[in-house]
Amino acid sequence: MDVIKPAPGFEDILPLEYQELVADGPYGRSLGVKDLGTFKELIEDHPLCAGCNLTLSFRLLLASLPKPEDTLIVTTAGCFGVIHPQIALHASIAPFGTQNAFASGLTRAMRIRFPEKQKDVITIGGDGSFADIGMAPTTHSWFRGEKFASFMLDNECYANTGGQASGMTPEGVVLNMAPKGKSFDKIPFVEIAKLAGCAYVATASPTKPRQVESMVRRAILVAREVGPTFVRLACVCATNYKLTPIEAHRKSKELVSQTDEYMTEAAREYLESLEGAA
Ligand SMILES: Cc1ncc(C[n+]2csc(CCOP(=O)(O)OP(=O)(O)O)c2C)c(N)n1
Ligand code: SF4
Repeated sequence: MDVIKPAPGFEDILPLEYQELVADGPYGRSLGVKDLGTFKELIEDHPLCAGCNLTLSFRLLLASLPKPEDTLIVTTAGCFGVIHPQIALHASIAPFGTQNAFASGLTRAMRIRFPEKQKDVITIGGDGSFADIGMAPTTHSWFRGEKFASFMLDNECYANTGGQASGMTPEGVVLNMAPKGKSFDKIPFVEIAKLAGCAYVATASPTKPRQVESMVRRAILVAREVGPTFVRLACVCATNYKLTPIEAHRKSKELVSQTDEYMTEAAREYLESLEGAA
């Protein structure tokens, strides 16, 4: 596949990472979560906390993309925003909370520029960027029926700025900058996504990698044809909740005790037509 093709004579002076991506990256190959460890991943090194569940969720998300070579990521400020320059994909950073407004324009532009080719625009951000400051741009993209998938890395706080309570922090949780405990319950954002018109809505935990893969793929496939989609990845922040990585991992598992997946009738029919044909 001709996705990355260095100019003749320049192959050996490219950075080693780049050479490895050309030779062994996931572009144009049907790889998935079960293949992790056997190919050059789209991100390998990162500066985030050791044992971070958000980073694990993101690694699984990248390994689950149905067509990485035609995927464009729009992200925003937050822990995830720190690693976006290290992803071997097109990745743009929008002002905090505006990722879904940015992606609305980008999706339309891609359809005009590449009418014959499916380009998968996806948004990735923290819970604050979707459910607090970004709630209006996010829900309005869904009201308008913009066809792209949104992925919330729900670490249940504002982690990147030192531990403020977010709308998605559960009631009573004490954080560095919420010393008296969060005063109201977690916003029912998954329910809001359904009411706002998402054709597919799911919650997954990085402790169940194959479930993450299935939900990420379904969200992207449904967004191509049916309508907007939303996946919440439950990945509690070890550092701000003052948990060891193992405790944080366990907590993320408890948060998603059973599969939580909703789809409209049109989305179900579409997925059955694809998955039945596979
Ligand atoms: C308009 C605007 N307001 C505030 C900020 C400061 N800011 C940067 S990251 C962040 C919190 C991010 O929280 P969340 O979206 O939950 O992501 P996390 O860091 O937890 O992954 C804030 C408030 C900003 N960059 N821009
Ligand atoms: S602060 Fe929390 S969410 Fe952010 S990188 Fe560290 S463990 Fe991960």
